[in-house]
Amino acid sequence: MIELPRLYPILDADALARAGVPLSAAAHALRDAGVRWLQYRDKRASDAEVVERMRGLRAIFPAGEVVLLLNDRVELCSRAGADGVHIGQEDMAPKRARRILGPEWLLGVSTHSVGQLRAALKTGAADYLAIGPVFTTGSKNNPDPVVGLEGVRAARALTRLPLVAIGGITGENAREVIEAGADSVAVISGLLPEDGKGMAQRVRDFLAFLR
Ligand code: TZP
Ligand code: MG
Repeated sequence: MIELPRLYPILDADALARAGVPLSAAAHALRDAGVRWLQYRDKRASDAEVVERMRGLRAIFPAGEVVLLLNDRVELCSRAGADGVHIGQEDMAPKRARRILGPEWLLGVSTHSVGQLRAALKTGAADYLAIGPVFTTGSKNNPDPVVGLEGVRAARALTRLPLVAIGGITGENAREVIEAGADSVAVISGLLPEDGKGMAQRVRDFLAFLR
């Protein structure tokens, strides 16, 4: 079984663009803060652009040292140099993704309710599962209803697979999310620059809260 780090940063192309942070600057900040596991999420770029950006990220986060996952684009996994992919409920079915990826690549699956979590577990295809949104989020179009800390507890009770919580998680609430049973917290906006603090500092603050 894989081991997820407590903090799972997601570099989201749209969120970064809104914040005015270039992808490479964000990546260097995460690297400087010691991040060893992250995901690249880009809902709009072409496949060729995604591959190019992933290769840029791979140069900053070397294979074998840092786990770099790609959101959604299962077919691009190998070409993009990813260690695996993270898929959602509207993406490819987990079993099909696993067939395409083979056993070596990592597969994460997002769920938004206990029912979805059960269904994802049943496929046996995922290396880890995500549950959320735990809290209100502005980083997702048409987000599902929040599952709250209760949802995290219910998810934890259903599986021993690594569980990552997502949605509206900040330095201030991350601790209680972990205490509710999540192995890790996935964060988009909570790591963007704020109050004059850059991303590396925001990551360090987060890690301090999670200790
Ligand atoms: N899935 C559920 S909530 C979410 C995704 C991709 C977005 C999380 O972003 P943030 O900014 O950390 O709330
Ligand atoms: Mg998706």
